[in-house]
Formats: sequence, C-alpha cells, structure tokens
Amino acid sequence: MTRRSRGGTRVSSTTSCPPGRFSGVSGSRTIVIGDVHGCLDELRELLDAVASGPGDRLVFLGDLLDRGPDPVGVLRLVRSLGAECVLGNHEEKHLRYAAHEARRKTDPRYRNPMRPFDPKRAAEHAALTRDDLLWLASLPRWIALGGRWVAVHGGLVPGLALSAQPPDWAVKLRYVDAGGRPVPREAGEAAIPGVRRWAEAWTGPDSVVYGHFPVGNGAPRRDEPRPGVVCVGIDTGCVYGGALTALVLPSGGSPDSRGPTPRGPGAAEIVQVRSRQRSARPPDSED
Ligand SMILES: [Mn+2]
Repeated sequence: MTRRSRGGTRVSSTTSCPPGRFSGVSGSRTIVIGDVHGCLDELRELLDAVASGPGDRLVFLGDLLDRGPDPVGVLRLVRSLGAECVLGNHEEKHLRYAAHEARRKTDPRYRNPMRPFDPKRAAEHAALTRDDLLWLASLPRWIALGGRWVAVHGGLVPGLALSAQPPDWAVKLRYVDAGGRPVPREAGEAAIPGVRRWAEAWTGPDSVVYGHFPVGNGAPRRDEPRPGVVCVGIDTGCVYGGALTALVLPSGGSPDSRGPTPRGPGAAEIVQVRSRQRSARPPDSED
C-alpha cells in the first residue's frame, strides 16, 4: 500500500500507483464514502479531494445521521448531490422512531417503545422533513456497484447470495460464529472461540465495501478471505477524531456492468481527510 501527502489529505492506494495518476482520472468512477455521522465540513473537504464530477457515481455507506455537528446538513447535501446511499442503523433508527410517533399521533394510548432520543438527536429528528423521511425510507440495504463490488453498511452473512441476505443484519452485522452465522455484538466482543468478524469469513464471490465498525487507527481495514475477494471497511471513525474515507473504484459502472473481465479489487484507491472532531471513544452501548 503506498501513501503520499497532498495538503491535509492523505491519499493511499491498494496498488502501487504513479504520482499524479489520481488527479488525472475523471468521470466514470464509483466513489464510495464511509460513515459521515454529521461531519459536514469533513464531507465537503473529502468531496473536494476526490474532485467528483458529473460522470462519477457517488455512493454513501449509511450513518449520515447522529452524533456529529450537522447531521441534517449532511443529509441535505447528500440528497442535493443525487447520491446513492445504503441504509445505516442510524437511519433505520430514525425511521422506526418516526413510525412509532406517527402511530402515537393517531392513537393517544400508544406509547413509543423506543428509548427517548437525547435533546440534540430529538431536535435533529424534528428537523427532518417528510421528503427527508421518504428518502430515508427508500434506501436499499445493499447496492451492487458493478465490477464485482457490493456496498453495505454493516455486513453480509457468509455463504448466502445477496438475494438471501437477512435485511436486519445488513445494517448491523459485525461478527459471525464458527459456522458463519451472525451473532450479537456482545458475543463478538466476548472473545468466544470461533467468533470472528464477518469480513474474515466472507465467501464472496463479490468483494465488499462496508462501514459501521470504526477502525481504531484511522486506516481502512482490508481482509482478503478468499483469493481475489476483498472486504474493505472504511468507517474510519471521523466523528471520533479519525478520518473520513472514500474508496474510489476507477471502473465504476452501473449495477449491471459486470463484464467478462471485471476490474479486480486491486484497482481501488483510498482517499481520506482528517477529522476535525475531538477524539472520543465509540460508545459501547449502541450498535
Ligand atoms: Mn452504523
């Protein structure tokens, strides 16, 4: 992996790549961006750094909302760019909250069973328009990117085709047991023998870019569970003082663009900007 500096932006590549090559690439790229969590300034800086143009496909990995300084601003920017996005567990939480509140308004005896949002999150939820909520409700759980890449927020259950993936796990999966079955986060953190990250057990055939699981040192996590099949985790904890990360796939293409010679995962590039947030540990209690 090579790495070079360009101003405040760290650019690295999964292949050795001649200097200046990146800035010469334009159009028809697929640019995948990790968990933004309200970090609007860093998102603007990252979009500048990747110099996304009209020919590029822009895909977000979910968790646009909550925690950071301007979640609603991030949501509006992503919508205004016409970008695609997979559903994150934080978007899913706002949708569930909205559904309970809507029911409560028509049935005064109904109680919203969810833990109340803290005042900041409640204010942000209240700022979401009907169109924002409809957009959130339209988000898919995974997106086939072409070139044998799939984008998902949490993870994919090994051994299952995309069409057979359990939708609830797609937004929150972290660990699987020795048989490849999903287990709760607590089981993964209890160091039970055989339990490991789903990406270490992923069976392919697609390579996967995912978010949700913050990488401690700000560098993306790369697993290659089978030869030629890679899983790249790009939640580099921007809201916790890490970095905001994009995976740039030069071939890009529409979901049905898999040709007979798909571009291999090695062609991907990583672009990052440093967080402007104060460092903080990820909460233990919330998926
Ligand atoms: Mn998440």
